[in-house]
Amino acid sequence: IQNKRISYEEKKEKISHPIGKKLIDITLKKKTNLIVSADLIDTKNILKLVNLIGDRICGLKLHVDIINDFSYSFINYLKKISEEKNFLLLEDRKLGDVSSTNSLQLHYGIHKISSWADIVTVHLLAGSMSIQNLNIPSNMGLITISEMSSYGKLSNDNYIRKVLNISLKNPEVIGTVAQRKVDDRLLLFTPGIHFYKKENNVGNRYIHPIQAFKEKGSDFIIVGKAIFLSENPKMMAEEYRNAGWKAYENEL
Ligand code: 6AU
Repeated sequence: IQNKRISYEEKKEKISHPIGKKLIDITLKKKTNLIVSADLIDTKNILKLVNLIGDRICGLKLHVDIINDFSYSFINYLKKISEEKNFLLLEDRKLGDVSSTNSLQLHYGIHKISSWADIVTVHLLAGSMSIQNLNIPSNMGLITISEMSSYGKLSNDNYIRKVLNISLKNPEVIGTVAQRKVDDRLLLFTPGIHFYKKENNVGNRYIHPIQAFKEKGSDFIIVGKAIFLSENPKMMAEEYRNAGWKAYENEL
């Protein structure tokens, strides 16, 4: 019987970027492909969540621009926990401007993203040159947004194909967000994950981790509200971790 997907070990061989390799190493070591999206507006609640779920995740995704009391002591503390518990920090900034502006947004302002984030998300509406000359550290990677999870997304097949091509050609891109299988040289991140919800009332759509791995060929699931809004985030994180890992193993 032919394998339905390549393993994380095989994928690691095809990924050249150090942070892509590191993410896979963490996944293999902790047996988790779960990235939790901590879309919370207070540092206290983010840190509380991280202390509950840190052992179960390979990555923590943030939207730092929604945090009311953002500070460097928060970032330093988070960085320390991420090293102790072994997970990466993803800033879901979704840059989408021309290169010089993207660069300013990465390096300056209150958040100085490039000084702490392991991975940053980018839209490619402005074309391939928009992610050239960003001067990011060599151990920081980019995730492109090829296709969003939302109802009524504007991307068509042609746009998605172009984003995937640019992603493959740019050595700083470790992977992409899409709702379909992509080239084995890209890591595939799948947001819009929920055990039973199909959609929310503001246009996001959800699939089960099994669908993410079986139908979309996912490598990593990104789970937000299903975990951080639950009464027991620790238990829910463990359930999503288990579901994601089993779904991966079933596809081998
Ligand atoms: O599970 P949720 O719906 O509570 O959170 C999903 C998270 C949010 C979104 O900003 C983000 O995933 N997201 C993204 C990402 C990761 O870039 C892309 C997308 O297509 N859909 C989506 O929801 O923080």
